[in-house]
Amino acid sequence: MTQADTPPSLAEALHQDALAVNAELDRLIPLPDGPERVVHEAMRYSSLDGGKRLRPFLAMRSAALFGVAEDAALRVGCAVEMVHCYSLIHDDLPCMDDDDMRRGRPTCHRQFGEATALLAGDALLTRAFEVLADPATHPDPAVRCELVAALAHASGADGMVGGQMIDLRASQFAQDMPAITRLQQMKTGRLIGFSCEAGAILGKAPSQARLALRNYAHDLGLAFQIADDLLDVEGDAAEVGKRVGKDEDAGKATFVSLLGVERARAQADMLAEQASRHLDMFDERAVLLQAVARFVVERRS
Ligand code: GRG
Repeated sequence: MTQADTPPSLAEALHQDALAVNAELDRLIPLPDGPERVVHEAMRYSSLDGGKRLRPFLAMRSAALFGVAEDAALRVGCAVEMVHCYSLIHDDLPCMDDDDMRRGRPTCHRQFGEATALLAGDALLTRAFEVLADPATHPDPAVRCELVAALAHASGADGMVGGQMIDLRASQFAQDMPAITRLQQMKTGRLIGFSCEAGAILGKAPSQARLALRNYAHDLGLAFQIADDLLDVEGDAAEVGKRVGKDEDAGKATFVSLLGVERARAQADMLAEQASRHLDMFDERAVLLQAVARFVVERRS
């Protein structure tokens, strides 16, 4: 293997992909002249230059398993990041979590006001589907339709929005492990699942490969959420970039409140390891996806 063939380290790959995502989002969310400009400013404020870009990374690196063109994978990565950013804007609103800080700076509604933040979230969501439906994303309309349907399913009432609804009503339901697992799979797992499966859709991958990615995403999503719960208990607000201790203050059951810190950490580690093993069929082509499973449980933000 020559130096040019040497795979990048995970940190390098995450950094490179985040730069590419920033540049593409900059192109996909231009600033027009005219009185509507402020909503574009708010969209850019909440989507450019921030976050780990985990979901685009998953989409881009799963697409690479099937030799998908990088520009197509990047567009899909940006679409899922737009949906993620919309969900963060709306989650921070006074009618939801009422948060002041996100990604280390004032939340969208703190910066632009509530009405503009609401519209910026709506516009990011709709822009995401516009990007997927564009022939630049894939020449085959059937692939574009599948991407649109899969992202809609993952982010709508049967996925992320449904999970958020259950979360808002959590005090009215049993908060045991099956209930919390289902809630979190819907709220955060489905979008992570879409990100991983998007590569397989773009690459028209065979069913066995799709199943492997689906299983990987399932375990990764749970590991991610347990790590998020641990950060809420053990994390430092400055490092995490948002308020911590929210779950306990809100009296919400989490993986950590149900299992305790030690067992929750052990469960996250086990899931990360299991996620990684689901990708063994891809050999060394999957090393970065396998490494990101460890990163997800070891991260500090
Ligand atoms: C309002 C429709 C609607 C949905 C909100 C995803 C969500 C549902 C709310 C986010 C609240 C939250 C903190 C959930 C925990 C898991 C999560 C999505 C954390 C943030 O994702 P990261 O860590 O964030 O990938 P960055 O900033 O790195 O992109």
